[in-house]
Amino acid sequence: MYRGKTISVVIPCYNEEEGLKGVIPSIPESVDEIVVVDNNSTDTTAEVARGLGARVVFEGRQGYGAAYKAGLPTVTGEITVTMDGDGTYPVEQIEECIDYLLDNDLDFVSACRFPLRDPQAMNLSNKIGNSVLTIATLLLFMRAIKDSQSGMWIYRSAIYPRLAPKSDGMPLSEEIKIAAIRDPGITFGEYHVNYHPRIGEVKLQKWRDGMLNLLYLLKLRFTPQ
Ligand SMILES: Nc1nc2c(ncn2[C@@H]2O[C@H](COP(=O)(O)OP(=O)(O)O)[C@@H](O)[C@H]2O)c(=O)[nH]1
Ligand SMILES: [Mg+2]
Repeated sequence: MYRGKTISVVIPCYNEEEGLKGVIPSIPESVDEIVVVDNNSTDTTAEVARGLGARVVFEGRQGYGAAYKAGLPTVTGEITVTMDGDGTYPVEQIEECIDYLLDNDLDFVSACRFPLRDPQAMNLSNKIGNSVLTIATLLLFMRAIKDSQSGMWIYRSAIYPRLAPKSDGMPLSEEIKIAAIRDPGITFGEYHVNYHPRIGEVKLQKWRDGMLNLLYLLKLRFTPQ
């Protein structure tokens, strides 16, 4: 419980046994529930997660989006916080992000990684890919969102049914933010956070996923709502 609200953290994981050993123990005491979505891992992700006190949801359909769609609707907390299982997002700033949500009376906060506080935390091609996708989001949706691909969101769990994301893959990240931005009943903000170098092996197939994300933005822009 933090500032009178119950808090759930959701972490989608495909083979993140090493990352989880860093992430879960650093989660603040105020978090009521940790949900790890085991997305067909072939390592000990599920055992490590359970051993560290998380509730594990299994999702057999592969993909970042499929994993989130399995985990997000199961939360019991009034506020949902998301992050990767690889130690990149700032567990140490979870409470600060919730403060930003509550103090500004927002419904959805996306944690913004740019400008990077640690330039080593992201390689050059990912920096370029992120910039291209963020500029595309600006041009297509006329919204100056600084980090369209951030995987750390802090939102009031009650709005989840209105966000209703559909993507099974990486585009779910931009989809959920665009849904929040476009909904006149949802207030959206970005909050600048730290971003750290990854623990464990990269899961992103950067050229393929980058192109799929760009195509998805185009499709979303030109599909009637
Ligand atoms: N790429 C990918 N990540 C997945 C999948 N299922 C779950 N994940 C998790 O989603 C998070 C994001 O993936 P990651 O490789 O860190 O992508 P990046 O942060 O965009 O470089 C990690 O915690 C992954 O373990 C999947 O099928 N593909
Ligand atoms: Mg990551």
